[in-house]
Amino acid sequence: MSINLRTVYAFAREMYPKVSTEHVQYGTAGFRGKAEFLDSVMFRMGVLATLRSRYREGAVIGVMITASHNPEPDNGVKLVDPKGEMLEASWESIATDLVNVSDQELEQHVAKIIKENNIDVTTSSQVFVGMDNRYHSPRLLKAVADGVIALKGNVKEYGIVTTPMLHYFVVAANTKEAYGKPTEEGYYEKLIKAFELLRNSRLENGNYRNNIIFDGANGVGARKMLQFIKRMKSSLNVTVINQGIGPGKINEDCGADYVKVQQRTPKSMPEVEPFTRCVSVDGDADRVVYFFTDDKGEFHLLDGDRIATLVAGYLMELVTQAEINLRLGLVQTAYANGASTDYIVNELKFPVSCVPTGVKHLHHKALAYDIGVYFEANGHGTIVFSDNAKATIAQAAETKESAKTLLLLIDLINETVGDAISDMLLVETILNHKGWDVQDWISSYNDLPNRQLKVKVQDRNVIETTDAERVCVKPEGLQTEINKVVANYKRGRSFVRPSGTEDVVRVYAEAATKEDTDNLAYEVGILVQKLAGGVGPELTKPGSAHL
Ligand code: 16G
Ligand code: MG
Repeated sequence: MSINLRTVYAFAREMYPKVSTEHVQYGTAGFRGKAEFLDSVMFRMGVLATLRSRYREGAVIGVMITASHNPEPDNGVKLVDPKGEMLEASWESIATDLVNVSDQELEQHVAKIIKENNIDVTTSSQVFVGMDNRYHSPRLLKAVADGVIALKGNVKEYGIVTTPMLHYFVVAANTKEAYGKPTEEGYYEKLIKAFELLRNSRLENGNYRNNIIFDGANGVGARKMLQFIKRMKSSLNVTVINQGIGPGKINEDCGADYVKVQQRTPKSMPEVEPFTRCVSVDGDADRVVYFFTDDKGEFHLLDGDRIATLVAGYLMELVTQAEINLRLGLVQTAYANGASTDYIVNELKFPVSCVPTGVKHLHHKALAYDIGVYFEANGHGTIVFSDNAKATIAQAAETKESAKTLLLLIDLINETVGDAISDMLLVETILNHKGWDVQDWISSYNDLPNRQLKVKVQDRNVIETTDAERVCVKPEGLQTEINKVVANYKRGRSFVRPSGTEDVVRVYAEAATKEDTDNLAYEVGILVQKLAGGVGPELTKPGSAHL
């Protein structure tokens, strides 16, 4: 097979011309922005995915079109590597350069990538593409597919799928189906079979009730949940809200990000009994948080930290009962609530590590354990099992019930990336086995009040951090000032970091009381405005009339 790089240029010029010269960067979750500027980015990512597949000797590479929890007018794209991981870091800059060259430079630039990476363009390549249900996603999917075709690659379009489903398809295909069948049906089958075996027809147990409200954020997760319901033998009664069929927009006043950041129920929440278990997922269903309202009407959140502690504690129990020797570990980020970390270290006696924000950092670190549990507070996370763990568990399952349970859990968990639906089924399984309702779950420890702020600055990259983003090294002096402020608050902790997905600096604060937390976040926010080139109006003081 011979390819003609002229075709790439011709496609780009005629169909996907670059309409903006603004520099864009492959960030923590790929490229993201307003959909109308993304056609040329998508086309070029199709080209890059094909090259990457050839570079990886024909392994399947995934391309997911989604802007996750962003508002509906945004879209985005990210590449999935052969083992289901995020694109290797050294290729992120290749992606950035490729997207920023002009149409005229494109042909030469592609030739340069081929040469520098010794890519044999005569070999075959496979790219899987999926998209969320934004109205502009089909247009952008075609652009990706054309990018693959321009380089004579093979493209398989999965249509509307969740991000974790696409990761699953990539891994299933690359493991020659050892991980599962690379089809939508194969995915449902694998998860539902494991879930139903784990329920073992005991649908309710102790305080655990078999009903849940599922907020689909008007995104793809809602659609897929409806497919799950059709296929599940009423093993769980799920009521789906924000299904995306009404006037509601993706992530607008609903979904995991809204519920977590605003710390309130989705706006369209129906009247439900106090203490009803509810879950929210984000627009592409790779994050999940739980919540409920108590009998006084007060909102309670059970976020990624809660899920992590529940899962870690349960896995530890099973491993102990199975009398097997495996290295367990939990990976968090600086956003993890201090109370959760204390609980894990002091009560569960589970090893914990902290890494910078972004799935690739957590996933990578989790692979260092036999059973690595990772979760971001925002609800993104999963569990990875080493080959050694799988073999040890399989052997123990011959005699031990708890090891059999572990084997089924491995099938239920989407190890390739955080999967809101799989994670939810996992939490439901654990709560059912323990006989817990949300009150039992939330009472394992008390979260410290926490608050996040966004601060606009001239250039967010003036902020540099170290120690898993917990210490700010630039601009000079900022950390010293933060330390002074934090010292005034009981159980105070605060850090600042440039966002990887928005043009802002993020401030996180936690302290013993809500009032203290608000004040601490405000004081640190002001420090960022003063010392890191703040723009826009000064932050509003907590408790003032404008709040
Ligand atoms: C992206 C990351 C997520 C992280 C978030 C932080 C992936 C797939 N997603 O959504 O893990 O929590 O960015 O956003 O890595 P921020 O940098 O704007 O705070
Ligand atoms: Mg997401």
